[in-house]
Amino acid sequence: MVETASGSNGTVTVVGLGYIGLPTAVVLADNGWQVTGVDISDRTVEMVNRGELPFVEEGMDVALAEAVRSGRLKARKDTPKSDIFIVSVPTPFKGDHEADLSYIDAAVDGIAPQLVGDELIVLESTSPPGATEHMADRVLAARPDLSADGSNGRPVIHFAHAPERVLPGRIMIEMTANDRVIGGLTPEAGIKAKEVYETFCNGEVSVTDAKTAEMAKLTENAFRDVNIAFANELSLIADKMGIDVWELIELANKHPRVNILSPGPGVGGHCIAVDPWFIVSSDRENSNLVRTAREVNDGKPAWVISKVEEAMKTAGPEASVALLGLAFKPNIDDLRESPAMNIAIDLVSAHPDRTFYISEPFIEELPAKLANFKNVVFASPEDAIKAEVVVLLVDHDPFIDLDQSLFSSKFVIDTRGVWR
Ligand code: SAJ
Repeated sequence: MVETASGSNGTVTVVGLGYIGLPTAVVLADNGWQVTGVDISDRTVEMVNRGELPFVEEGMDVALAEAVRSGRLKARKDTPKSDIFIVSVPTPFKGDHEADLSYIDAAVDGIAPQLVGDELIVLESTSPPGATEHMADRVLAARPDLSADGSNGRPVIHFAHAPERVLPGRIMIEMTANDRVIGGLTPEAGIKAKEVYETFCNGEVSVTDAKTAEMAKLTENAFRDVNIAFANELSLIADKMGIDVWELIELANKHPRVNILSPGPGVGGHCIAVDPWFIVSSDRENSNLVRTAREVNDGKPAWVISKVEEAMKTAGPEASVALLGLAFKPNIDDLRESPAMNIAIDLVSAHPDRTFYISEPFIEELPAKLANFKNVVFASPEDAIKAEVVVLLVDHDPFIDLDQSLFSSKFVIDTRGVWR
């Protein structure tokens, strides 16, 4: 990138200031870009402009405050003119597990009127194959005076896909350290996007075409989902055989080429439980393994519920139950798409006469979905384990650190294998 007179790399607008867009904006600002963050939420825009983080992420509060204080990052609701646009908006499901591209469309509708030619538009949102092309088609339909390849002498807009790979909880480290895959709709777009990402990414930046980059992202998450499904399936089989699945996996993993992941109460989050379906919906005929893995992982919460119900029956009608953890994975506060959360709601609503002590050290108060039940008490880990049935749903550190002798004589269901 060529330094401009102001000492900046140039201007970047990041559309969507969520778990990925906001850290991307902060890291760009920290690496010499003049960044505008665009979001539809008044709360997000106001918080960001005050230098306040709208969600919990290790190490990001200080970096955000500095980016705003230095004047390199500003947030607003409408899209300005910019050299580069990065679209980082949700791609949820619609219909039969197909991707809803309407947030991308809305982002693009804000960008199109601002274009003058030679801008780069990068799609970061996890998307089904063909989404970058869809984005380009929508821009060019709104702006027929422009083109993606300079045809008929029209000014060029460069389109690329740059899927994110960061792990929630480690975003500020992985944002700069991870290797990246960039897919250009044209070879020139790929090279331009690589130049931008190399200003802040210390990992290797590989360039390919847009569709391969889209599939690479989905493939990474489907790989993890399939491997977790194997562990979850083993946990059911081992339970039926009276074998400790954790010991089983530990022993099998001593083989030099075996590395089985950990069973749990199901797979949560907005990535691994979602993205493999985009592969399935792109080719239903050939994606049997990917679909089955999704079904195995989605079936795990019901199995955990049946185990808790068995224990409650044995413990008696008066026995209270401790549910430890609601987040979708350890040591974070994110409850979205969390199997633990769904297990808690199902149990609490199916057993209104039984008391449930729910402990989640990473949140201040229970979400309304649970707080509204009369049979629910929000409790510290130490108070919760006074219940007769103790169910560990999330392997948060404060649960791992509990003195096991306090509850070892109770009915214990440890879905993460931490109390062995
Ligand atoms: N889980 C298990 N057993 C395991 C590992 C995970 O049950 O052995 C569960 C977790 O408890 C959680 C879910 O899987 O419910 C997903 O957690 P995760 O830590 O595996 O992944 P995410 O969803 O936080 O982030 C993933 C990452 N992708 C891969 O590791 C391939 C991350 O790098 C991506 O950037 C992110 O998805 C994304 O945004 O797509």
